[in-house]
Amino acid sequence: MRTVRSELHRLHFPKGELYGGELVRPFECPERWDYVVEQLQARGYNDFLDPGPFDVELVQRVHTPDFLEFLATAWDEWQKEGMKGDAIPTCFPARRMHHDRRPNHIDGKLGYYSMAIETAIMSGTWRATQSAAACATTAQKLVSEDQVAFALCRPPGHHAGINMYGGYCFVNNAAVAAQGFLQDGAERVALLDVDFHHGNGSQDIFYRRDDVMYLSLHGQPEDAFPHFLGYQDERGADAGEGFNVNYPLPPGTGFSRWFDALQDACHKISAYSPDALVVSLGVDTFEHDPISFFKLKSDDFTRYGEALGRLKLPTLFVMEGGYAVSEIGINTVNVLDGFFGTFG
Ligand code: 5XA
Ligand code: ZN
Repeated sequence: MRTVRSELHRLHFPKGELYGGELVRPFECPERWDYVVEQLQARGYNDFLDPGPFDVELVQRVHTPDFLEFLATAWDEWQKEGMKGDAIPTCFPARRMHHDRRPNHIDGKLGYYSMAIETAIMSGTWRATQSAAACATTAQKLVSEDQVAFALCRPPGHHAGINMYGGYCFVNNAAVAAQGFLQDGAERVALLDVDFHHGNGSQDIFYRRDDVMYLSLHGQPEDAFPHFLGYQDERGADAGEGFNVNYPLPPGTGFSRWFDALQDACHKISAYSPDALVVSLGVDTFEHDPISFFKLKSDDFTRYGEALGRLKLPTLFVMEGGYAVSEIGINTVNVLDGFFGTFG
C-alpha cells in the first residue's frame, strides 16, 4: 500500500482556536501528521509518494468556483484590511437574516462561507489545502493499480460542503476522491465516514445523488459538533433518496454498539455493490480523544479494520480527525493492519 502525503501541510498552523472560552492552540496541529508517518514507518508501510498537481476542474465538481476563489484569496484580502492575526469569522447569517447575499468585506465573507470559528485561515492555508486535495486525488488514482491506498491529508476535509468551510476543513478531500473515481469510470462509490464527527460537508455534496452513497457513524447532533446536521432521518433527496445513511450515537458509546452500526453500514455497502470504497478515516472515536465522547480502545481500531477488509472492495483511506496526538498514529495504522489482515 502506498501513502500519498505532502510536507506542504506544515504551511497551515494557525495560532489559536476558541475552546471553552479560552484561546488555545488548535487541536488540529501539524504533529498529528508526524505521528501517523512515524507509525506507518514503524510497521513497514514505507512506500510514500508526493502528490501530483491540484486538479481544479475535478475540485470544481464538488465545490463552487466562487467558494474556491474565496479560499484562494481570503488571506490576501484579510491582510489588505491591516488585520494582524489569523483570519477568523466573527459574524454569521443566522435565522431571519440574509444567508444568500454575499458581503464585500472580508469580515462578512468569512462568516458567509464558514460554519464555525475554530477554523482559522493563515498565509499558507490555501497551499496546504491544495496539497491535501492533491494527496486525495493522487491516492485515488493509485487504487486502480494497487487496490488500496492511503491519502494522509492535512488539513482534513469532511466538514467542507459545496460552498462552506469549518471544522478544520476547507476542501473536501474524500468527496473530491469519490468524484475522481466516477470520472475514471466507476458507476457507484461508497463513502464511509468513521470519524467521530458527522461529515456534514460530504452529506451536503452528495445528498441528491445516487452515484455516491454516504454512510456516517458519529456523535449524535444533539450533543456533538457539527450539531445542525447528521440526524437519522436525513436519508437523501431526489435521486439521492435512500443513499444517505446516518448512524447518530449517544455520549459514552463503546465499541460493541459502534461496531453494530458499522456492520449494518457494511451490509448496506455490500448491497449497493460499489466499484470503490472511500473511507473518511478519523480516529477521534478513541476513548482518550480530547474533544469527542466515544470510547473505542486502540485494539478496536484493528477489529473494525478487519471488517472493512472483508468488504473486498478497492479502497481509499482518507485521513480526517483525531486529536489524542500521541495515539493518532497507533490507531490509524491499527485500522490499516486490521484491513490487510482480512483483505488478503
Ligand atoms: O471531524 N471533525 C473534527 O474532528 C473537527 C471538529 C471541530 C470541532 N470544533
Ligand atoms: Zn472529527
